[in-house]
Amino acid sequence: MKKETLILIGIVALVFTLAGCSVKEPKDKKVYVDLNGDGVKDIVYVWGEREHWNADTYYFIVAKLSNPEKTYGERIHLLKLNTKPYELKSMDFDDDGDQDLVFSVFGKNPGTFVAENDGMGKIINTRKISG
Ligand SMILES: [Ca+2]
Ligand SMILES: [Ca+2]
Repeated sequence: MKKETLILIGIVALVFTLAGCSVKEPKDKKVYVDLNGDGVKDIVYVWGEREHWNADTYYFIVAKLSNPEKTYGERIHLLKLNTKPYELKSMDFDDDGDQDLVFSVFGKNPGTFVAENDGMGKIINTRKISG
């Protein structure tokens, strides 16, 4: 991993740690970023679902990807989470030219995670970068 990438990880982890200290309530985040590489920003946001009225709520990071006609497709589920993330950002984490997603959660496995985008708007790998 490049030195610049490691420095970036440190900065992101610090920012998210500081943000985590000040944020009491989870809040909805919407990110506009080009995930599928067509030059048009896509919409990425947090979506909660439950199977029936008294079931646990599962949270997903979902996206509406842009089409060549500059319209948006149906909502697609990128990642399933057990807790609602309190932070969601985009950045090219691995420096391959594709925008990745960085999110932070509390709960059983708290921390900051990076979700690697394959360049077509599909998440191919998720890993923890900070506890
Ligand atoms: Ca796009
Ligand atoms: Ca990337």
